[in-house]
This record gives sequence, C-alpha cells and structure tokens, in this order.
Amino acid sequence: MRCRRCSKPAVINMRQHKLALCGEHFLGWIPAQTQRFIKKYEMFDPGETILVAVSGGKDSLSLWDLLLSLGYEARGLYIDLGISEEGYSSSSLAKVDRFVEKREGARLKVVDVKEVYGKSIPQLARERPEQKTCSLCGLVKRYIMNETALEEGAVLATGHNLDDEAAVLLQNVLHWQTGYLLRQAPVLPSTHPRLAQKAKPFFRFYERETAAYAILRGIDYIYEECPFATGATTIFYKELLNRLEGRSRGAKLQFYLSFLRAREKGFFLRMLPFGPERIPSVNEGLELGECERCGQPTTAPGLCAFCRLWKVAEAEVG
Ligand code: Q46
Ligand code: ZN
Ligand code: ZN
Repeated sequence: MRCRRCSKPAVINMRQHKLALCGEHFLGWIPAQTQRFIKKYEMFDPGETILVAVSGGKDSLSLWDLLLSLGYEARGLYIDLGISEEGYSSSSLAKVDRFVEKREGARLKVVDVKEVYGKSIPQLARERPEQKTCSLCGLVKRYIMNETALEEGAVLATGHNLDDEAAVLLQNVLHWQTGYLLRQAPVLPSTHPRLAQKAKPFFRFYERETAAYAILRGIDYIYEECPFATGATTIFYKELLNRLEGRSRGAKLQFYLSFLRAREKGFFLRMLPFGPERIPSVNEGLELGECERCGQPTTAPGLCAFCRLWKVAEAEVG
C-alpha cells in the first residue's frame, strides 16, 4: 500500500476516507484536519487559552501536542484520582510528567482529588457500593475540569475520539435518552457564567488514527486501561461498532455524522417544549438553579450533585 500523496510506503490506511498516507503526510494531515474542525465547529479562536484534560493516554496527550504545534496557548490539566489499583494513577501521571519534560511550552496543572477534597475516587466508591465507580469518578472529573477551566479563563478541550463518541451515541440511542442526545456535540458553548465552553477537537478521528499520531510523534502514553474500566458498557459498544465497521467501511463515522445532521435539523427537539425551530444550547429545556455551595448551575434544588457527594463524605468523616 502506497501513500496517496507521494507513493512512499503508507503507514496507515483510513478506509473510511479511502486514504492511505505515509508517516510524513499523515503527520501533516491530522493537524490540518483538526484545525479545520476547530474552525468549522467554532470550538475556539487562536487567541484563547485552552485547557486540555490529560489522562496520560494517547488521545489527550496527542491532542495537547497537536494544539501546541498549531500554536495554541494550550495548558494541561491532570486530575489525580488516587487509583492505586495496578498503580494506575501514578503510572499515568508519570507519562504526563514525561511528556511535559520533553515538550517545550507544555505547562501542567495537577489537581489531586484526595489532597483537595479528602478522599480518593476508590475510597469514595467503597463507601457507596450502590453507585458505579465510573459515574462517581465522571461527576468529580467533570466538576474539576469545569472549575479549573473557569479559573484559567480557558476553553476546556478533551481528547474524545470518534470511537468514544459513537459508543456513547449508541448507548444513548439504545435507551432513547433524548436529553443526552441533545447535549452530545463536538462543542458545547458556555450558557452560564459558571460553565466553561467545552470542545472535542478529535471527535472525527478513529482511535487507531490518534494512536498512530502518538506513535509517530514519539509520545509515550499509558496503554493500560483504568482497572475500573474493565467490563464497562462503552467497551462492549465499541466492540459492536468495530464489528459493524468491519462489515461496512465508514459505518462509525456515518453513524455519528448522520446523528449530528439530524440534531442540527432539530430532530430531537420535538420532544422538548420549545419546538424544532431553534438549535438548543446545552442547558435549554432544563430548569436550572444555582448550587448553594459552589454556584455551579444545577437541576437539583439546593446543592449540586458534586457538593452533595462531598457533603455526605464530610459527614461520614465527622
Ligand atoms: S478513570 Fe474514572 Fe474512567 Fe477509571 S474510574 Fe471509570 S471513569 S474508568 S475514563
Ligand atoms: Zn506521503
Ligand atoms: Zn455545588
């Protein structure tokens, strides 16, 4: 297989685009495409500060590397969840630290959940066997990412790729969760002073493409999944979608892009009170109040889910 641009041996064949490229041309193609999506979906402007949430994995470190190469003021945020199982948090932080050492211009902020809030994610999860570890963890991460982005006056960027987005979409569609469907998008503008704008610049790349980018750029990333991810439904949905992709080239991309088109046309709005004539923002259709403790918007009365979680945790300590 040869590169479409220069006829050298190709390192990757992107069947959904009918495009095979050599390393050099692939490393030119990925940033150009990313820049195109940033502009097309109005994710952020060149002068803005971007906070990239990094986990030590290939997607987030590649995104950070790429945004720095494109000349963005991109800072990193690592949330130390305190997952000592299989040494996960320490190994992933070591990968992030190594990236920062090597990459000129990379500035990192670390938020240690246990240090700041008193308990690690596994400790919290052990105290709440009725709740899934990943949903607790997701709540804590989303809150810290939003707060840190606000503090830094930044747009929050995450490394979600197409495989991630398509798996979540499949899950939402299987349960017809129209609220989630309305809020699944490559960019979520800030609709409240306490909500940062959020963007997913890699949302159109397959996972194998972000992995290829990381390898070709010499980024050392953590291969192991978080030990709590084992058996996660999204992994199962990813497998299903890969089987579909094996039978039908470009199926994952089509599935997601067709959803975005339907969403833009107001397809899911018919279930909401304000009708299909407007594209909703992230909070529309929801009754939003402000959390008594932290001021973040919340649909719950009194405290937001994050503050409720820690209030209970504090009471348990006391
Ligand atoms: S880190 Fe947290 Fe993930 Fe680990 S506990 Fe689950 S949500 S799997 S992306
Ligand atoms: Zn080439
Ligand atoms: Zn709160």
